[in-house]
Amino acid sequence: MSEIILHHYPLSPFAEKIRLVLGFKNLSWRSVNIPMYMPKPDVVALTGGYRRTPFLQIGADMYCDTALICDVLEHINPKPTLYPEAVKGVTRIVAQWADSLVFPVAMAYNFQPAGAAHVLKGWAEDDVKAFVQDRTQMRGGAARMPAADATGTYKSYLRRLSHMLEHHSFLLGDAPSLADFSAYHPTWYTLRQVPVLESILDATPNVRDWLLRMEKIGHGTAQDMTSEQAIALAHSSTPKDVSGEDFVALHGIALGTQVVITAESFGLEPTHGELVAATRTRYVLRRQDPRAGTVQVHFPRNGFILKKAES
Ligand SMILES: N[C@@H](CCC(=O)N[C@@H](CS)C(=O)NCC(=O)O)C(=O)O
Repeated sequence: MSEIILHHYPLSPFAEKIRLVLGFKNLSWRSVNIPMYMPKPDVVALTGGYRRTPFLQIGADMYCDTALICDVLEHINPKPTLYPEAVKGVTRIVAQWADSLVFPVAMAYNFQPAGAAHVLKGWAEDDVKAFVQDRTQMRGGAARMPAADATGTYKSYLRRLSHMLEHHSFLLGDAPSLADFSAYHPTWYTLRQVPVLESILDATPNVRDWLLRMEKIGHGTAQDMTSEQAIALAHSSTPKDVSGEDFVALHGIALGTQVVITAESFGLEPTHGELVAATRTRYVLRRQDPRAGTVQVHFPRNGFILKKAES
């Protein structure tokens, strides 16, 4: 199999979720550092439009969204599992809660003025402006939740995590599952990236202890790669054969049709391409790029909108 390449940046919480899963599964991987905000020409050469962080590359195949990336890594290395049989449903449900509800509240808390000042210390004024504008545009112009409201909600979410940790070392048992990785990344940000605000963890010491246990999992073995090398590798690779995948048609769109896929929220940059697979859980688009050649971009169904491209 071709190498596992993670396109990410150190400060990205969702990337930290995947870095830790790579460590959990004891994998070796290549690390491509990408910009924190647009423009991201080398990202878009590979994904065709999708700009969120992280995405995973294997040869000429790009995998978007951490829920899908976790499934791909589980397939590559099934043990230890992210989805223990007895809690298979609940681990995905808790993970979705953490990714979609704990994450924005934690980031609203983390980016209150004292946290933002800590994270952005040393940045040039223009970079701060560009970053803030980029994230405001990604939220569709909506303001972040006010700090006081975020603090109250975050505390209540931390209490829920704490209750889950009263009887075992990880959220759903004696070993980590997907739920732990999804709850880890926003709380890791508080502990490690905005230590000036980490006292919010004082009321739930077992959450702090769990964070330290999770952190010990580490990131596996990573070796740097440049984005130019990643693009060249895509160009010289053949995309995975997905012609045998079960076709689940829910949109009345045939395989071979030119389509566009957009995230439901937060970062609506569209990806255009030919629909070459639509399984129960994911879509695959094939597209041509002047620099990356023929590539396939994989998306989960959950959280994404599929439409026929307008001709
Ligand atoms: N549902 C997505 C969320 C990813 C996400 O929101 N990532 C943040 C960074 S942690 C992002 O894309 N920020 C904008 C950027 O990096 O350009 C996933 O699970 O991958």
